[in-house]
Amino acid sequence: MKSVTFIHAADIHLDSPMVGLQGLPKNIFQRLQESTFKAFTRVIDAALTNSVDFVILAGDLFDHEDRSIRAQIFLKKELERLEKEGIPVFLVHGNHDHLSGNWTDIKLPGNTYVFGSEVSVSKLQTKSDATVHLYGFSYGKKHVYERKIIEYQRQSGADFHIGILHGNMEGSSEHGNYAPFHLSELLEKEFDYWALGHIHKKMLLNEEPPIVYSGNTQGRNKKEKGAKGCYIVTLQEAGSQLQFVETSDVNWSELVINGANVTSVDGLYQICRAKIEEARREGRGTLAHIVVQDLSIDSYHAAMVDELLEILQEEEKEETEFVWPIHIQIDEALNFDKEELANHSDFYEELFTVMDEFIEFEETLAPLYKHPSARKLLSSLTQQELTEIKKEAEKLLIQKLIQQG
Ligand SMILES: [Mn+2]
Repeated sequence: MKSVTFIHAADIHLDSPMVGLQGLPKNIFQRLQESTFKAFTRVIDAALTNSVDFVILAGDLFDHEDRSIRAQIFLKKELERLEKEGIPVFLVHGNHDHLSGNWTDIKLPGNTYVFGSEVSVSKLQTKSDATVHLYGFSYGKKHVYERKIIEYQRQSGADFHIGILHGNMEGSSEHGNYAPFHLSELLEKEFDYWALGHIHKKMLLNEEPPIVYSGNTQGRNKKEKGAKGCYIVTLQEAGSQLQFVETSDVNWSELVINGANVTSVDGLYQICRAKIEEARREGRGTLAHIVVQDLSIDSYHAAMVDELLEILQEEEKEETEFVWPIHIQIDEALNFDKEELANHSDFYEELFTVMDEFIEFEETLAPLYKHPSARKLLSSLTQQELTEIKKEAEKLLIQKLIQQG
């Protein structure tokens, strides 16, 4: 049976300047500045260890259209490691590293195929004698609003067809609506895999054939939370297999602490420390936003929290596997009287009525329960669970409303 194995990575953003984070201690900031490079080295390591047939880079290799010389030379050297092992690379440039940028051109090695600004096909015969057609295009300019998907045409004569597309699934994100497409348009092409780039959060849009945003390889701000990486993909006539490889060197995370039983400052310190230890990861750094919910200390003031933050930071300064708390957010326990709120405001009265009458759980949760994998694992919710969800939702809503004033 014919089979191919390859790496799908995207949005590497080499030499990302990590704006707004200069306030971090020098060693941590430097680690962050190096992280996009380190992450890419891990992508190449994964390609070599797994002896993949080829590597796909789905756009935004460079963070900036001037493509820093350092980033270019680095890329070239890393791709040469693949060249030595006879592993070809197929890459497209995205909106960040479009072809009209003004950069000093540094030639990439001979194993690397760069798609031009029109959709074209590149043909490959692997060592195990499978034939692959790869389709893609690079951004000729920064803003590509055309529906480039229309230009992808399957050309027969290959065992596997793979689309490479740096673009936005319409309605899926706040990112620029570049080279937009609908999922149905990708499915219509009858390809075996879609290697997508542009959205930095990893997403499996379709299982078979796999249509995948691999996400970026290293987070660059607090919005890009969690482990970042690439996929090792195996396609066989019988189906596909995807394995996520974490490449990020520093991860953003949110550490949520239940403060309901915390009655002293010392208690708050202890619970933060414990959470930090829990978050520590071998060989990685972490930048953490700590959120303390329902804190029950009667009187605390902001200065105290600032001081606590400083102490926790001090303890992480020299760690290589640091968990650096950036911020501590305190969500106080909220005591509200439903009846009183409803009596004083028509809005709240209406809101509580709507909530009490809400029973459309099944409809709301349908996408989850119809999901092929989730459905196997989820049992249906009990009446008690439904009541608890409703109570939680109500609390959350009122909390937000009161905070907004
Ligand atoms: Mn990007």
